Amino acid sequence: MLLFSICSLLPSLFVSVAGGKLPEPEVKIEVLHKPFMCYRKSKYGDMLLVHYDGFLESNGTMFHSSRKDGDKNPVWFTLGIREALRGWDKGLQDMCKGERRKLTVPPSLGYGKEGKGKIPPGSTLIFDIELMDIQNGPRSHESFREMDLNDDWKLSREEVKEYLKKEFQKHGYSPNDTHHEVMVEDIFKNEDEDEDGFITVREFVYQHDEL
Ligand SMILES: [Ca+2]
Ligand SMILES: [Ca+2]
Repeated sequence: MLLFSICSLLPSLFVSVAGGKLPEPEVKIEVLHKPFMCYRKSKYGDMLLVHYDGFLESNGTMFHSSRKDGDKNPVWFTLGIREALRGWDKGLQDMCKGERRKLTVPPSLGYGKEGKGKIPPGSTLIFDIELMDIQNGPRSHESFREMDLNDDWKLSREEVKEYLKKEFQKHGYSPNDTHHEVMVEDIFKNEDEDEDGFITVREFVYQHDEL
């Protein structure tokens, strides 16, 4: 448990100490367009709406374009929780609405040694990504601050229970104490990684995936 909490505090250090000599691969970020006005920048836990074109670096083949393929709609994903590729989680931070970036994603932050579908094993990927919108994610710092009634930057069982009560009422359900307590226990079992009886902002926002 101690080892585990150290490793979650210092993921990159831990990897370099335990995993070998290679430095953590990075995403190359080029800004193609930056809007004149920037009211808000993307951060972990935000939901991002993006349009993107994906290419293989090796031969320039486009393997996917949200503008041309499927329903041609931009896609929503939550930044920083590995809902998308790790390369996106790393490469789409601090981005303005309306900004366009070119990301060069090494295989280890993309589809790895295995590849996937049209993407051959060990491919470096190039993405041209336009950020269309940013919304607070369910796991945003804002949601956390709202739940943290006494502002001590951690969530107690009581605070989580209060929040559940409010959410249930908001959606027209009558509060049910027993039910809420069961849910709270369930939430703590999943979220309170170091089992200290509180959910910290890190445990809340980053869930169980390390970048
Ligand atoms: Ca608190
Ligand atoms: Ca905890």
